[in-house]
Amino acid sequence: MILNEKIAAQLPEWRARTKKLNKEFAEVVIDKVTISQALGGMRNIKSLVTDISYVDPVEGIRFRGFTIPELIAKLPKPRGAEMPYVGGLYYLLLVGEIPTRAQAIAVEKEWKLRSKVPAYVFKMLKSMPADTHPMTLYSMAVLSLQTQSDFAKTYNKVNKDEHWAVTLEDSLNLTAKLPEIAAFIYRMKFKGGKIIKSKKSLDWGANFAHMMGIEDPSYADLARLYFIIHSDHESGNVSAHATHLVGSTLSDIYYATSAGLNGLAGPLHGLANQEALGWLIGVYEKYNGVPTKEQLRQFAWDTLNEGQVIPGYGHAILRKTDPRFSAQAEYGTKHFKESDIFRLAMLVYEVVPQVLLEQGKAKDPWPNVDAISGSLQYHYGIKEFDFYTVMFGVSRLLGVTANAVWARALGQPLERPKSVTTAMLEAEAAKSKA
Ligand code: AMX
Repeated sequence: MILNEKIAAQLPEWRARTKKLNKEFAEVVIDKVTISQALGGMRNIKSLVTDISYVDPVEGIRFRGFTIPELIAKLPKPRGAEMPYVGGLYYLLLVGEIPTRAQAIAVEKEWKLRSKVPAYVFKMLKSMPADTHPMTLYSMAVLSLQTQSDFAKTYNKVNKDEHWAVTLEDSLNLTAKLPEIAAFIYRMKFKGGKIIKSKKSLDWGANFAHMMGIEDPSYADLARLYFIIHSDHESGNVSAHATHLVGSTLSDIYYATSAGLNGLAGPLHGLANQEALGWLIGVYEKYNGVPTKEQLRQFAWDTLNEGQVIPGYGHAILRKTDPRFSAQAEYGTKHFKESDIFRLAMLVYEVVPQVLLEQGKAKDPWPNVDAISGSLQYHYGIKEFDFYTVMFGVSRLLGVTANAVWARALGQPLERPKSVTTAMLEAEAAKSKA
């Protein structure tokens, strides 16, 4: 398989670089840890290594060195499509090079070969209570596939140096099935159980759009864009880090990604896109349509004065408008700038950063990816915003599985940071005063 060959060819050099750093420069200091970081969620402590993506606080995300506009321009696209093959993005994340058209299609073909979801997964999903959150269903579906893990069956039989190749197998087997699982959850929960069968002739992104049952053919392009831009955001975000942490115990990709998805389900992480659309709809309903700027300003202040956050705004690392917000804003402006909810999301962008600046608490008053993604889905008729985090989770598993393959390839060890007691912090504080 092309991915194996490409990764295997690079391994000696990557392993040598890592070994050299570990051996010759082990004691070089790259960061210090302050009391506020220890108490404050380990924010920004440099203690993870990944080459798959990097988030610059000002510039935003680069995937393997490429910005989002560069990716859209350079990755191969299906004929007649505006957005690239998601398989091409997966190739880039795994291999580190922009694929040719044939290479992107090769990944899409691998996915097609591995896409059959075992019937028991659907049976299990159907047996769950009707009010189960789609993210719970999605994470359970991923975990239920664990019985298929090649890694779990072979990790103690194959050489440790080969663990990455089995993890790649598992990753391809898992990611191949995600569009069908997600669309099944959507149709089961929100469309009376009328399931639309997968169409093998379609690429991964377009097949998802088809199985969702969205009439407008241009939705396939938005699906591809969505899956590309949400895929990775370096290693420290909760879904990526939870996946990595669990995987570091030599848990297989199913256990590890299910853990990551459970983290993504939190309101301060992936669930924010559902919350952000809920907030927009709240504004829309209160003012019976798109409000004036002054009304919007008041609504934003009311939210803050109630002690709530404005969902979709702020970021732990970024300090400017998230380029994933900009890519979606550009898509919406090009295709449906008159759509009410989209217009409202853009108006919020004009008003809310100023409000947050005036309040003076948020370190980043600018929109993150979640401030807009729901409004685009809403435009296409996906109005069940409980489902949005599942789509985020489909995409995110591309990034975290690519990271898992490389973590195994470079022998990244069990994670085990050290904790201290409050008394120890107080002792350090007293020492610093003396
Ligand atoms: N609205 C109101 N207050 C906000 C805010 C927002 N959008 N963003 C940050 N603040 C507040 C924080 O709650 C915190 O208040 P506190 O001191 O009273 O606890 C203060 O500003 C400082 O926070 P920060 O250092 O700027 O942010 P953080 O790194 O702690 O948290 C984030 C980052 C994203 C959780 C936060 O900005 C937030 O809650 N935003 C809204 C939810 C959201 O959009 N989440 C999506 C994140 C992206 C993703 O994972 N999909």
